[in-house]
Amino acid sequence: MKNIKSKRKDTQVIHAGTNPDKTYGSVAPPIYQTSTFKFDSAEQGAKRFLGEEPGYIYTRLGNPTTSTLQEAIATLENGTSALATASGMAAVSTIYMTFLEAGAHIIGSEAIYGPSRVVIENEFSRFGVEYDFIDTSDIEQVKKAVKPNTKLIFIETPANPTIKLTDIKACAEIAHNNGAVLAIDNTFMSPILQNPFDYDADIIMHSMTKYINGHTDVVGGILVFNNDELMQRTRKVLHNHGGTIDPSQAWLVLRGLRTLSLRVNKAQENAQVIANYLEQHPKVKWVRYPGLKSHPHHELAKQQMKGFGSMISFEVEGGIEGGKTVMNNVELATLAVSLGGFETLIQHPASMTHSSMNKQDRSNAGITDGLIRISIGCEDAQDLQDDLEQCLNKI
Ligand code: LCS
Repeated sequence: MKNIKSKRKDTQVIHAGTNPDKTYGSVAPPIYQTSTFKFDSAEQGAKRFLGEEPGYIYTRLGNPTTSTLQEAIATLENGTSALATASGMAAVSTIYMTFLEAGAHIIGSEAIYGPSRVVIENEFSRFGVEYDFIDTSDIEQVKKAVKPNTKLIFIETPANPTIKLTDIKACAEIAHNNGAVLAIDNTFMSPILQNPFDYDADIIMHSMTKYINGHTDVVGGILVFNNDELMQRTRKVLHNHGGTIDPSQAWLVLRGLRTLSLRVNKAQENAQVIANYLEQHPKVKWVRYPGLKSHPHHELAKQQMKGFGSMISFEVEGGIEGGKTVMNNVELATLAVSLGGFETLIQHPASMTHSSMNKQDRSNAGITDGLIRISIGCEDAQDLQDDLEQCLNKI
């Protein structure tokens, strides 16, 4: 579609990404389920490898179905290009592999999806990468953590699972004053609710497994750029180490993407209702949701986010035992990890998504043993509230 960049998000989500089917005019994008592409001549093959002629070569290096998805997400994030990956973690690892080397230093948010931190601590450290995972919601801590060898600042805002917020623009300034790159995991917001390029971030990453696909049936990730030099560096690394998405996987994500705006808006309406309900409940000790005035970063949320999202964390009376009572009694919500699907999912980070982090690091990051994380879905809000009510009454 012409001028898609000038359209609003609700239109972009439906139309962004060019339909590559020139043969039959199929309205749904075709799945180009092929590993390789025929050259018309040896000369043409050689030119494609040299980058002197456009066209596909081999699916690890690019595929029309994948390109449609990449174009759509790049548009939605106000970026210029994107690289889709086999999973969110493939996207995270690709950033690390591209921008870190022996002797380089990374600053990361201490509360972050467990493996995004653990892969640095356990694996990249073996290759001589130095790291500091700190409370990036405190900008003074970020300033203090910067070293001459800091190459990458990697933040998650809102953070998984503490729902703490980090000031993207302030981090971008710190990164750029020190010649470092700011990458941000935007999974919790999706491109509908937060567009970090508007706040000078350099790279945006999503686990597409979550809101972007939204149907709890596919794993995938993506990196978005608004700078060709950073994209080209990353592309070479991704294509050589091979964390590319498969065309069928890309197609499923594209199908889910088209309802992203509807899903995100309905889920966040529900989340505000549930957060308000939990906050006044006598069995609930505390609730973290950016849409609550009690959230310490509520003002920042209003500035850099277009909505408060649908991720809530809370703790009930009775610590871990109270939490288990809630999780073992849900009837409408599903006890499962992952998030951002059309259905409500509830889980326990300390024993599940963040169990790979060591206990002390979890505790420092505010991931208490009693913390329960809920990803609010698109059900009826009253039914969700009734479900939580019957669980809380059992504590
Ligand atoms: N970033 C965030 C913020 C995530 O929540 C996850 C997965 C990832 C990256 C990794 O993406 P994946 O490779 O799984 O596509 N988060 C999960 C969670 O909270 N529960 O299960 C998976």
